Amino acid sequence: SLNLNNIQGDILIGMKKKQEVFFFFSINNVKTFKQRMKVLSLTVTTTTQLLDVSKQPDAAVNVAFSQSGLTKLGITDSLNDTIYTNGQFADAANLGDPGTTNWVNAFRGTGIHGVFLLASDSIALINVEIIAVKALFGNSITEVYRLAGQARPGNQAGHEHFGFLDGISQPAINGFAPPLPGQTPIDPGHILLGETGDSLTRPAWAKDGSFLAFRQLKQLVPEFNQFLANNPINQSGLTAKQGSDLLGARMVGRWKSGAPVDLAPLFDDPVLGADPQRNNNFTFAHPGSDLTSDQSRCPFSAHIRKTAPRADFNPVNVNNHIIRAGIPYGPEVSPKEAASNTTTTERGLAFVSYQSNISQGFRFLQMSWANNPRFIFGKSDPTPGFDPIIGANAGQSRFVSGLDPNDPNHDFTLTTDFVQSRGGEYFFSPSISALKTVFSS
Ligand code: N7H
Repeated sequence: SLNLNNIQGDILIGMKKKQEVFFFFSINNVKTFKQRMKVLSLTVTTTTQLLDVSKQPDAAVNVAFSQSGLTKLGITDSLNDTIYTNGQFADAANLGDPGTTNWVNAFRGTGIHGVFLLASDSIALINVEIIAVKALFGNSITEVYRLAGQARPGNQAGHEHFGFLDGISQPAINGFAPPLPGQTPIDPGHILLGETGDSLTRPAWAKDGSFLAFRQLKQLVPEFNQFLANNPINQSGLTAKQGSDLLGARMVGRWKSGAPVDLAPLFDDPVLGADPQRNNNFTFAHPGSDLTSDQSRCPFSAHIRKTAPRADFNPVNVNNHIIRAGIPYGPEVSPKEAASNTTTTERGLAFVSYQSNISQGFRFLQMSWANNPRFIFGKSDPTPGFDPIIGANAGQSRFVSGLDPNDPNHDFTLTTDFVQSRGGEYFFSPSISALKTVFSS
């Protein structure tokens, strides 16, 4: 079984907090840094702690390092992941980003050595922790960039900025938690290095660590809403508003409540959406329906189908699984932005995914599935199109088919990317024991 005292808390279960700050830093003085990391490593929050409310600290702290951070620290062992080694800046074109001019300056290059992830139900408690971390590390680090994420207010808590409930479908880790109905069981080595299912050669100290793919993904919410309002699905029995809601649900593959369109094809079903025993219990296959041509329930291009094709893709390549641990950032849409259908203040998703292999995990889902109009392969329509949520075409327009249940071959042309990359970095989140040894002195 897994040593949950040795695995940083965010990896398997997420911070589960209303507030989370990503504090990106560079390292100036290696000797001092390692001395101070010895101290911090005693309080880095473990999985065991996050699982038990009575053991949770006021503010949880995790830490992860880029390749340039490892290099700076003199850690020369190869983690055996070329994509990590090269860093995300070098990967921008592969991810479909339209260049890097829209990237946050801090992410342009390899200047970020590491990130502290700080989470709490109160931003005040996070700020207290940041002051303590800054005092501990002193001049051995420089803050390069900070991004503050927060759950959305009221009944939107847990929903991302387009309004959809997030964090529903995650793989179930064998030996850690029994799968809920519809959850895919995977070996821990697909998330954690050195565990069963990780077949690559790794340094011994990398065991129980995980690669963290970070992306700052800006969302154009008023523009997304305007697109839905302008293109309602024309279906008898539905008002225009209901037709717009249906279009949005078919782009995602779920309704705003989380109810999957595969189980609730025409109307939202909030009771289904809120029921963990049912809201993930589907495969896209139905008796008497042809899996290669039937898009009446869920388009092949829907975001959750492109990124997790279930029965479409058998046997499922278990390597292509990630655990998602992101959080929304930025303010709510203002009345002025809503009225003008124009974003003026940045908001989006501070996307975090964990996997033991970046090229098979986050990067594969983005590059080979979401951005590939021919995926899902083997369908009657050989070009289902781009993922309408996250698919990227280097800034060019994107076509998407299957969205209209009555005319599935109709291609929609999306001239706006409703999700836009502001860049990011690839990190490695080491085990607690590695933090106490390799990263400390
Ligand atoms: Fe996605 N969204 O609001 O539309 N995502 N995602 N994602 N995503 C999911 O099942 C969203 C992004 C995956 O197992 C849901 O938890 C937005 C990236 C995967 O059925 C919703 C952004 C990547 C799943 C969203 C974004 C993925 C998933 C349904 C960016 C990988 C699970 C809730 C701003 C490259 C699929 C849920 C499954 C689910 C949204 C980003 C992947 C609502 C807005 C970059 C694997």
